[in-house]
Amino acid sequence: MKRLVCALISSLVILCGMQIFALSESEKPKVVAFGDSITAADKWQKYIEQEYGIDIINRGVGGDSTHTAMARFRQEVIYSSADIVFISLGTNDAAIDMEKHTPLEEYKENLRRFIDQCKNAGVKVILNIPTPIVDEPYLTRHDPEPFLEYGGPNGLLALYAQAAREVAVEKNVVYADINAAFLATDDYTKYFPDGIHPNDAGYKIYAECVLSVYERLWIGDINGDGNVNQYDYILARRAYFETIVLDEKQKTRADVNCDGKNDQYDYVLIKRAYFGTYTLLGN
Ligand SMILES: [Ca+2]
Ligand SMILES: [Ca+2]
Repeated sequence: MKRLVCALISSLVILCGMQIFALSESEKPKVVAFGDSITAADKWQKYIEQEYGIDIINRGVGGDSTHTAMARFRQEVIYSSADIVFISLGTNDAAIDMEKHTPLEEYKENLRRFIDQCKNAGVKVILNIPTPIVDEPYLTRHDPEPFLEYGGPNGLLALYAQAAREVAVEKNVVYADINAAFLATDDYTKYFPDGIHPNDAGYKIYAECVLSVYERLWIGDINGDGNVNQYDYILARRAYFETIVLDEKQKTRADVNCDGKNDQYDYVLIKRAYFGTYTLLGN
């Protein structure tokens, strides 16, 4: 009997705890999109704003590379009291025939500098992996010769995309692999009529890819109370044992190792995170 009472009390405590810490609609975060002309076109942005009910401040400047955008980053992101930034640069860095070209190692170093500044200022980062290039229309405006050794402009762009992925992993930040999302379609070339800027259908793919990782900015914090603690552990564990059902956003937050599954590895990692033996994505 005593055991039964204890079990009932502990269940009640857990239930009350979850009620108190239910996912709340917090204030809208300030989101800045920092990038080049691909960012500047607001079609992707409208899609995200409509789907997600967030407002995005667009800081896309045509022709910018990580090098040329460095001067404005502090002002437009760090000093703008942004909560979240999407960093989307690389296409112009890879323009090896032009002055704005940034060598690969410098590109990586610039991305690290952006991310380090964000981490120091408490700004959450989604690093957008640069979209692919369609060689034929691109080469109507560029000298093909310097791209030859890379198998064409998209061959070189692929190295920049890979470099961005590596920096994201190294710095433990969320990344949206927009490049891979396009390459996974049956024919990515139809989404880039001028070789680099997505058309409407392309921007939908772009936006969907960013949205698919957006909740990872709060990974582990399943109940959305701003902390990763035992309540999140309980939710993740109960979801695994199917005594509660998480919504899609909560499922993304609960998938701590980002493998597309909500299972025992995730709730163990949540526990480790609040005991300080595991570093969550974004930290
Ligand atoms: Ca929490
Ligand atoms: Ca998982």
